[in-house]
Amino acid sequence: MSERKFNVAVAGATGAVGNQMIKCLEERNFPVKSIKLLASARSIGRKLTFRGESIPVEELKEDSFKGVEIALFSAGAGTSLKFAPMAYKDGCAVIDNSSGWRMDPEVPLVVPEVNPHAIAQYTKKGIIANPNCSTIQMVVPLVHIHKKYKIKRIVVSTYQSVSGTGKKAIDELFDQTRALINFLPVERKVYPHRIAFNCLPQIDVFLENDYTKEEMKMVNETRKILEDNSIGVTATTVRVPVFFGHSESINVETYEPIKASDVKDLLRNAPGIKLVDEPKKGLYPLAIDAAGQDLTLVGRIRQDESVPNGINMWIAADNIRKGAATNAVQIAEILGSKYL
Ligand code: 25A
Ligand code: L14
Repeated sequence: MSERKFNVAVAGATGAVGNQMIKCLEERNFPVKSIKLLASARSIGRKLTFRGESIPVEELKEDSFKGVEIALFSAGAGTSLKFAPMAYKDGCAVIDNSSGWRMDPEVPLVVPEVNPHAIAQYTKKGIIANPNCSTIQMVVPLVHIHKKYKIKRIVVSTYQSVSGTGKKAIDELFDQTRALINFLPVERKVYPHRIAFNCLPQIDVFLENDYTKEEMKMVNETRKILEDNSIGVTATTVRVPVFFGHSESINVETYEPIKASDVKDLLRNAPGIKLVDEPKKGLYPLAIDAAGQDLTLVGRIRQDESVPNGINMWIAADNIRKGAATNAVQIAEILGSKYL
């Protein structure tokens, strides 16, 4: 990283992801000259800490980005659709964690371990989109398989933690669990059904084709990031009573012959991956091990014996870190050192 320092803003700073973005900027020692913390009017009066300094939260407004060079957004799609173009008008590059811009053909959708070259396209709209959390952790290992064996089809089922929905959902799982073990009535506010001691095969709303929006995000974003619309992807996304860390069961079918033992070697030293695959010792990726760190854990790699060329794997990653904040700050690092 060059010596140059940047004026940075975080929009949605008070949310679960925004908070982690601030921590990632600190942890990774991002060259920050100044930092602005933005949220809705609801958060005015709150203060957050950056490098030991208490910083008041400001209301996100049209003119918030004057003098700002890089803005990290995590304030929902509506907010990003409205404010990201305003930021770029003032010369500020936006890295956006919402779903608002991801499928815009003029906006690169980037996972630094997979398609860092796409960042160069940011000048078209001034925006780089951060993919959906479940998609990010899936393409980190799959890019290597695609490059070597060419992927024909992916069948993925997710086991997603409640933190993806934000603080209110973390509270809901906690409160429902406590109520149930105390034989008290259970309240439900965030999810369509009880999440404690349950699995919900619905994340986000249902679409015309009876898939959920989350499932179709995985289909469309995977193809865009891997730059190959011929890849077949089918997903079932499930909310499970876990606080942090998404897990995924992934089945991959390839055009070229593929062997599980070769895939292990391929992924052992790949960037952003930790191979955890010693099943006989009881070692495989776990959400509780994925939480609080930045690597995608990959394991249970084994032959799919039902097709000529196929493998199965199980992966886990921290959805708030690699699935959102860390990925955004990694993009900022490349943007800052190579393109600004
Ligand atoms: O792209 P999508 O699908 O539209 O959704 C993206 C959203 O999903 C979350 C993340 O929410 C993001 O905003 N998310 C979680 N994991 C993700 C991932 N891996 C992920 N998104 C992508 N990838 P979040 O909870 O992390 O953060 C929300 C932040 O956005 C701020 N915000 C909302 N509207 C805004 C805005 N900021 C500026 N202008 C707006 N119009 C929001 O700040 C938060 O920082 P806030 O000030 O609105 O809320 C601060 C606190 O207030 C509480 N609260 C929230 N909503 C209400 C509320 N209190 C009362 N009434 C409410 N309606 C919360 O406790 C919050 O912490
Ligand atoms: O598209 O609720 O980035 O776990 C991330 C959080 C979708 C919903 C996204 C969740 C959102 C997801």
